[in-house]
Amino acid sequence: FPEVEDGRIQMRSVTLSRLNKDEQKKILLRPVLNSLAMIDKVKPIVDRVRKEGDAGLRAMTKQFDKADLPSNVLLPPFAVPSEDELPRDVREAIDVAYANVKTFHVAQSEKEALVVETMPGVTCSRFVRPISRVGVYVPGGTAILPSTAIMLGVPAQVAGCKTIVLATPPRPDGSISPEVLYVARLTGVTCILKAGGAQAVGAMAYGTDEVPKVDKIFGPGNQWVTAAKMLVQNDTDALVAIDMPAGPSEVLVIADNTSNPKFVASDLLSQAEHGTDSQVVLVAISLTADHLAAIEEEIDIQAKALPRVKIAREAIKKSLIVLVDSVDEAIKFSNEYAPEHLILQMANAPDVVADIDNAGSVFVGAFSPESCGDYASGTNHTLPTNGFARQFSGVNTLSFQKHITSQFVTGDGLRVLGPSVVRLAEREGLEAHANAVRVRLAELNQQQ
Ligand code: HSO
Ligand code: ZN
Repeated sequence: FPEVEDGRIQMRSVTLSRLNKDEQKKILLRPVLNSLAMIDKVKPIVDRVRKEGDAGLRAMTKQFDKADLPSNVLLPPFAVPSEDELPRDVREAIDVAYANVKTFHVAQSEKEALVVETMPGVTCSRFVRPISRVGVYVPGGTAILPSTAIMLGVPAQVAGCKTIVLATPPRPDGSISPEVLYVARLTGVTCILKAGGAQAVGAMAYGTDEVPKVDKIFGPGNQWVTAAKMLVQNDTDALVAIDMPAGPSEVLVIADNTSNPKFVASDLLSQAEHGTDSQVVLVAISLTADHLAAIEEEIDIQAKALPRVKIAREAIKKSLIVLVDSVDEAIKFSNEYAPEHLILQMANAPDVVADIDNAGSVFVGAFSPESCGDYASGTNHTLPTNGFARQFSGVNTLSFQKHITSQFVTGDGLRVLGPSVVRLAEREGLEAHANAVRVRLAELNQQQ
């Protein structure tokens, strides 16, 4: 595809039905992340925190974040930010987001154990327990993201995790943003780790004298953070899980002639402004030439008015409009692409949801921009990217919990179940297994 290189901020267009199989496959691909090379780069950093502990962490925070801290750890009670630091309207907006995300995530928690009698006297159950110690990574960098602190802190709190470490890179003066501090207070974080990048991940994975070791690490981050998470996840010494594989953020908007060009453009751009590597796709169903031109015009106008126009321009330049002839074709393409965010700006949008097989989160109809889910509607914004929506769910309350199963077999239960277990154990040549049932059945027979 030739690059469009004039002053206009424009996406490239392809007609899906005119592409051959290989070309169709190619447009489903995301940029290749050279994760193995990155893992080699982060290893010395992670190893250093592991070996040198807090001293290593302090040295690297000075080197990478230019912050000279007496300690990287901040313990509660966290100061309430002053009105100057955190204006009341911002605080109230955080309160709205916190309340909605909490309501939706509380509703997800399983209150009662699942109890099933599979045979008379054989009762199986499954119950939920929190993951005891979790670490949530809140990126710093080009945009501060207190919304990410909400999206990870709330389910951790709702799930009942005992230790919640919130890691975020400090500013050069050693402080962290008042927004993140306020969210840490709301969500009952047990410890703020003022560190970023691979060193923060290393500290949480192995623990230091001051930083508690955690059992699972959550959160988005740059390639250093992502690679460090992958590294520690594979180290059996660390014994730590991660939330999901991460890649650049994505949106796929499906629009037909009923869509509002202003709305469509605004959604594409809210993804494009995240980063130059953002993946932005518009699937256009039988759009008239005028309608398509109106959308393209809006993209150009709205993009140029953005403070982050440079980032948006780069992302839009690499983005794609896929022209299709029917709703079915659009849905099929979207299901194959498996987008992180799917926005439906089309007739009967609520009905279309039933046909969605793969997506991180769906935004239904003209008045449901991605921004609502990014911040405050209640759904989580930590979602699978890179096509992983095929097999991963977004972060939810259960991501901070695990299930334990149990069985309770009575004497009568063992009489009916036991013979099958003995047969199977014999068949596997595991006599001790068979005996564990036989000795009990013998005992039961004697009692009779
Ligand atoms: N769209 C981002 C989340 C976010 N947006 C945070 C704004 N702040 C990834 O889902
Ligand atoms: Zn966003």
